[in-house]
Amino acid sequence: MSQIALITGATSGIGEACAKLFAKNKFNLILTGRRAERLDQLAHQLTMDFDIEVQTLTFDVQNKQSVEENLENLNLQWQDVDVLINNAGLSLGLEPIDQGNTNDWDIMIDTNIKGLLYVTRIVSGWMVKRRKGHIINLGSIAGKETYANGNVYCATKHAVDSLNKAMRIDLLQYGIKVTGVHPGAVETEFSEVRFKGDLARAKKVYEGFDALSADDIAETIWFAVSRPAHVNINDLVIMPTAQASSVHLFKNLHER
Ligand code: NDP
Ligand code: 8X3
Repeated sequence: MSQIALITGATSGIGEACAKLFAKNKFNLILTGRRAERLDQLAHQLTMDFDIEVQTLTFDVQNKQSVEENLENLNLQWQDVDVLINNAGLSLGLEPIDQGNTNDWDIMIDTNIKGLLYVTRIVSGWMVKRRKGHIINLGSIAGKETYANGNVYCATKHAVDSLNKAMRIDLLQYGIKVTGVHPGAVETEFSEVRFKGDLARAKKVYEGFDALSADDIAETIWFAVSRPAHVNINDLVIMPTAQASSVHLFKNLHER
């Protein structure tokens, strides 16, 4: 019987890369996101290429009722989730605290913290019943350090870092593994979303250095998931070689 991974935010970036790598490793998948067409295309491709089973669920993690309905209506055999990758998340804007857009703040808090909690509440319950499972939480270097104008996004990722530790403690008695993954700059749709479709500004973020790829993060997650039963990797901070911290980025490294 194949194992099952549930990946939130599988329509793009890190979530999509995880879906492809886990499919290659013969996991059956539950893929979630808001863009149904992308989910369906990905599910079709993975089913054909890897002979696995894929369920797609289209919902907004901010909507508690929708999260509950979608997950609780899964057939019982799909509730045997072995790996949950809490990946759906976003940053909106980059303004000082006195000029921030409060709607953006709501969306980041509702997605990155509350959405992650709604999904975890249900899936961790299934894992507890089976005394088995592994939860991967996508934090960020922004959850380890705070940088100028990152205020609310950094706060949400600090919350993820804290919840990652909390989950590990609360689920310890059930043998459930919990791993925090905290990347620096990864070239995905992240900056396009942060800058609300300003592609030129988004592109600039990744100019002059080799950013991480979504595949780099998927491979790291796979490494954590594929350790023996007695090994749990608590926390991983993964940076581009050209980035020492949130604010120390060495551009044009290879030209020197
Ligand atoms: P992308 O923008 O490429 O992907 C984000 C994913 O999250 C999409 O699949 C999107 O799906 C999903 N998502 C966003 N909001 C919601 C929502 N309300 N409900 C359901 N799904 C949602 O970014 P990344 O792949 O880079 O980001 C993945 C995670 O990694 C995030 O948590 C991010 O904070 C974190 N991260 C990213 C870094 C980077 O530099 N890129 C660095 C450190 C951490 P859809 O729009 O279809 O709903
Ligand atoms: C994304 C990385 O440095 O833009 O979490 O916050 S950063």
